[in-house]
Amino acid sequence: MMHLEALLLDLDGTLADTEREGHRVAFNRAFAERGLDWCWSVESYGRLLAVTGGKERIAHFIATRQPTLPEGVDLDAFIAELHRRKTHLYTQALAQGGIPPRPGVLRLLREARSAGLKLAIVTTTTPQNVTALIEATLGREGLDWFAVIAAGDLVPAKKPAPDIYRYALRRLGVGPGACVAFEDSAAGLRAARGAGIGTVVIIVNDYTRDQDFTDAAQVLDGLGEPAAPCRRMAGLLDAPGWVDLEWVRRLHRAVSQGGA
Ligand code: XBP
Ligand code: MG
Repeated sequence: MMHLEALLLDLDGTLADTEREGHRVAFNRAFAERGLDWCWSVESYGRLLAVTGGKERIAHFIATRQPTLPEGVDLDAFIAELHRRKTHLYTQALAQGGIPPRPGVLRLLREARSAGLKLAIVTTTTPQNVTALIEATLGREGLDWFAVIAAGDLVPAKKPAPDIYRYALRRLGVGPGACVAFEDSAAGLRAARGAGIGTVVIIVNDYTRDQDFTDAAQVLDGLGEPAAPCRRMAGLLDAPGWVDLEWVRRLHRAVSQGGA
């Protein structure tokens, strides 16, 4: 039986609900500052999320919507500059305490840390965004909680490619069977499963709840807290009420024994 050694956590949508009022707003502010009349609504941003990575998302928007661009512009440099500005605006908003962690996340991280499990962040977002979110939620020392922070352009192909998970596993020195990954999206699920991680817990949010999570070990509407239990949407185990380390170990055991 494989021993549980590490928890791997996605950032956007999993650790905190950053997309709708965080990334989306920062993109729009960067567009407006640059004099562009592009505005990503809550709804249209949901569709754009199918493209992971902010630079890739802007490039996709330009390719599919063909908005007017400044005369004679170098497209790659233009996108890179817009994205740099977006990152600045986004991290500034996080530092001002804009976005709280999702319920139960800090509780579970603390418990896992006390039990000696390794922790890693595995995300497509820009590294500065990871630092800003962790500092805003866990404080500066929170960065030391994570043995590995795997983020952004460290690998050439972003989720749903498995590369960022493979990178994190290599750096952790842990096999995929000794981990549990937490994700919020189908792209994240594919990436983790592609890297061989059998135990993936999905905690859905408003942007992802209708995606296909057939391949997940468990799908919940959150990690839950004693005062606000989470709801089971699919998976091997019954509703946990709230996800604690004992429940995570039980799920990992069930998957290792051939449950998924
Ligand atoms: C979420 C993403 C990210 C952010 C934007 O990925 O797709 O691209 O929306 O971040 P994950 P950047 O859930 O894996 O963290 O603009 O910094 O790319
Ligand atoms: Mg995510």
